[in-house]
Amino acid sequence: MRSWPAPDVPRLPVTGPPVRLFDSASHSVVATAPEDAARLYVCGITPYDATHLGHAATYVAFDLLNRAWRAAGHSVRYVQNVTDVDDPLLERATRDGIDWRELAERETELFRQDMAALRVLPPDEYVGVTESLPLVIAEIEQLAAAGATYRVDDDVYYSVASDASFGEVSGMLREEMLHVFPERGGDPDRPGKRDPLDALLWRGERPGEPSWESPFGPGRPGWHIECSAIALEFLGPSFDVQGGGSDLVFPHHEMSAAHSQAVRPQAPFARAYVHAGMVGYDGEKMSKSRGNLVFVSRLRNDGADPMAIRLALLAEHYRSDWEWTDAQLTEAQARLDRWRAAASATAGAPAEAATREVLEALADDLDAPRAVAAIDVWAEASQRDTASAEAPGQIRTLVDAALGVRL
Ligand code: 5CA
Ligand code: ZN
Repeated sequence: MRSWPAPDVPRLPVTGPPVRLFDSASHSVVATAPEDAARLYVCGITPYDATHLGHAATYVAFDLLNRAWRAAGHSVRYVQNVTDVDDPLLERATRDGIDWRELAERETELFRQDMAALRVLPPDEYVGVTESLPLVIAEIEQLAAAGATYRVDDDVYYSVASDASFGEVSGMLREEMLHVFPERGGDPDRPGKRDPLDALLWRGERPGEPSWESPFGPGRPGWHIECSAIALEFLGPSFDVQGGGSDLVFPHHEMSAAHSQAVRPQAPFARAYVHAGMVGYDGEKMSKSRGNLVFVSRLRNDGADPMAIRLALLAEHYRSDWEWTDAQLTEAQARLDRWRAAASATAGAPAEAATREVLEALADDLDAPRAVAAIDVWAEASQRDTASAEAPGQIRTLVDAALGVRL
């Protein structure tokens, strides 16, 4: 489907260092080593409500990765899905008495506008599940041929026993998996399943639900297979990074990897699994189901500068769990004003040290707070001392290209 317009990324005068990232599977910081283009898959939205700051924080985090790889001299091939048919979307459409397709299109369009306003680089391929039925069906057929599937009534399940490395993405113990699974879309108690952890690949048609024809009967895809099928089609196996929020580690990323690896045991699904922390509000994880949401579009409509919203998100490390407070936006706006004042003066402090520090910080597991601090130091020095003055153009380029903030 249509992505969103790409912001301009100015050329940096220097090359950044190779990018290192915390990989959830190995539980350590690993060097990324893209062969040609760096290949990135980030799980997209389920479009039944507007983009909240938790979503925005996650997409801005992976936008930093995109920018850090580009700064290091790589081209980036970026793929993102849209879960445009799934239980929560259908439930919301029914509740609100609107067509599920209309709801998905409306919220996806709002997401595009929010992402464009936040200067998030768009994916090269933005792919809806409803556009991917042939891909999903072909993957399920391959899994069936590998003996990794079985039926329960009209539904098709994936047998977790068919991938020897199942469990290696999350590193969770079985008890932990059993605890989390039902909270994140799983159905451990369904009678007829061989293992409570087996995941739904194909949901047979139910009255009133959308469905597509398939060799397994009419129905619709399960959640995890959509991301396996889309990533494999547009990036191929063993792509560089599978990304998303930490709520996707299990079962979603574990299962997407397992679906792929049951058919391709020689090729890990992704080389690294990278997860953003959860943003909370009012003491709880911000989530559509809890309803404690701060929407990007609401802040924008209330007059917030999207660059201040972005800067507020960059003040937190992407891996930490943190709470949004309204004061953060006020602080970010004040910082943006200071940076803009320094960058629009005719002369400022030298840019070289800040440039090196920002690029090193980003390459070091996307350490945005450290990069932001480096620009603070530059802005303060510019105010204090214009003796060794230099035109601030390079800082504007740096902040735009590396941090995505237009001054
Ligand atoms: N469509 C699926 C992925 S295939 C999905 O999880 N959609 S979502 O709309 O629920 O979430 C979109 C992205 O935002 C996911 O990467 C998710 O991990 C992330 N996310 C959701 N809530 C938060 C939060 N409170 N803080 C940070 N990231 C979040
Ligand atoms: Zn996904």
